[in-house]
Amino acid sequence: MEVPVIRNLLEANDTLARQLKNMFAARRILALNLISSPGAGKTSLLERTLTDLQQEFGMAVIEGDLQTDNDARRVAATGAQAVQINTNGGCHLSSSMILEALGSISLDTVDILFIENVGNLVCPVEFDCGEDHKIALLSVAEGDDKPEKYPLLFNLAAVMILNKTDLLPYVNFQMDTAERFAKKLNADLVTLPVSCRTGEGLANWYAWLRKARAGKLHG
Ligand SMILES: Nc1nc2c(ncn2[C@@H]2O[C@H](COP(=O)(O)OP(=O)(O)O)[C@@H](O)[C@H]2O)c(=O)[nH]1
Ligand SMILES: [Mg+2]
Repeated sequence: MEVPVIRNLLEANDTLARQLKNMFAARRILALNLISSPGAGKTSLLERTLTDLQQEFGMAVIEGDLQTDNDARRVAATGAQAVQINTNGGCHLSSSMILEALGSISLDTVDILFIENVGNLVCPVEFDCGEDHKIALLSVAEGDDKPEKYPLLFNLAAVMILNKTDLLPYVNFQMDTAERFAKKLNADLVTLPVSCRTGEGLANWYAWLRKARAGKLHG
């Protein structure tokens, strides 16, 4: 009895996600779903990106957390539109939550919509939120075997951001190992080592964003 219920839930989510995708396409909004374990640096990456690219793009953020509006407040401090969703224990965002949150965003000025998913490497991967791309973040403090242990995320993501490169001297993390596992799962995966603390590598992330957004305009 359990299996059909779960399947229906996923199907309903996928149907709504397709409608969101069509709406984002019609409005030429690039929608990105940021997925990582807690603390990998999703909000830090957003704070940097929203600050550094604010003259270039209209950007908005939907924040997903079990509790608190801490992250929405952090990103709103950059001047970007931000909406917080509290899942009250739920381990992922869903397309119905995104639809509801969009009611609080004026989309006419938005070029890029960031969705910061609830922190974990499992459940958020299963639930399409209508995004163009999933962005996987992995911090170097988490271990270079995570792509091998959590294959679905790295299989479906367009980009793997390897954050906290400033900590590389202090942790046993081999870039090559993480990248090799990830590339085995997904040959098209773009790997971007960055440090949100020092800013190292962020220019490559911004270049990727510009290209992805341009693709959305002309696609
Ligand atoms: N050393 C270092 N710390 C970072 C970096 N990026 C984020 N952090 C820290 O990691 C912690 C978690 O970051 P946060 O952005 O809240 O992660 P999130 O839970 O994925 O949104 C915070 O204390 C950040 O200051 C980085 O590049 N280097
Ligand atoms: Mg966060």
